[in-house]
Amino acid sequence: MTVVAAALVRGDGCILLQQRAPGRAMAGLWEFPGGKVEPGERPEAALARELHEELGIGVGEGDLIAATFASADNAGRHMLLLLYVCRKWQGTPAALDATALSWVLPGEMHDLPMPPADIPLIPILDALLRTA
Ligand code: 9L3
Ligand code: MG
Repeated sequence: MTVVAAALVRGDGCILLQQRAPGRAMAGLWEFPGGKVEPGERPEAALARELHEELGIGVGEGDLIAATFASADNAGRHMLLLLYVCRKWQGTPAALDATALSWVLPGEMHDLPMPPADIPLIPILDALLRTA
């Protein structure tokens, strides 16, 4: 399973995390917003679709400036998570799918419970934002 997710980076360096809703996989955990890539779908298109569905915002493919990956065992399934850094978007993120949204610095993410695949992305993202 391939999953795309976004690090939406605000001007002050804070990044948006969303809390997964109850009654679903990994309920209550704080994640980079995103979701599954559908068969035949390009990852960048999946990311734009997911961010529109979950947050009501628009991102263009030109806004997707970096990608990293992590793998995790998700209830027996192997998951590849592609993280895209987005610094520009249209609209204001709203919790259309999640329980809550929170803007946090990379150094604050360890205080929040996150899905196993998201955790290794934190130091990578932190290093990227420090040098960018
Ligand atoms: N997942 C983990 N970290 C993320 C995202 C967006 C998703 N940042 C995991 C949770 C689910 C699976 O990937 O097990 C599919 O995600 P979704 O389609 O339920 O959002
Ligand atoms: Mg999702």
